[in-house]
Amino acid sequence: MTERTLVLVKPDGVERGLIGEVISRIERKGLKIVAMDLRMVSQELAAQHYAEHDGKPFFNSLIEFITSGPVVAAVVEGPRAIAAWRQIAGGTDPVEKAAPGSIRGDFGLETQFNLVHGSDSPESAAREIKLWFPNL
Ligand code: RTP
Ligand code: MG
Repeated sequence: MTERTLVLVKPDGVERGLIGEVISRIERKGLKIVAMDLRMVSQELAAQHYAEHDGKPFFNSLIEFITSGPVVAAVVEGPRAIAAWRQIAGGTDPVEKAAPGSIRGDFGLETQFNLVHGSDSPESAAREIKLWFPNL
């Protein structure tokens, strides 16, 4: 079944010059990019995007981090796109969870600075795509 998911290249990924690497991996997998832009993230958007983590010990530093520099936001489409992109991204902790060969496994060291984001369910994807690309 064709799905859509929200992909972010977080500020650390942009800063490290990994936009091309991420796009290349999306395209090589056979997924399609249907919207994409580079932008700064407002406090409001950051808090809404990460609302599920509000109140957790890492919430404030997460918001500070995601608003610290430009991100690339994209909507990616394809069969099982949500799970497919999370496989390409790798687990949340780049060392303990992300497999070698995934983006986080290949390029990440710390959980907070894990380079990319992907929606974790169809409900999250619908909510996040509406938040980031209201006109899509
Ligand atoms: P994301 O939402 O960014 O795609 O990452 P995820 O699903 O793999 O992980 P999630 O549990 O949703 O956490 C969101 C982001 O918060 C930061 N985090 N820090 N210090 C910590 O223990 C901790 N836990 C999570 C990471 O940047 C994570 O991607
Ligand atoms: Mg998440």
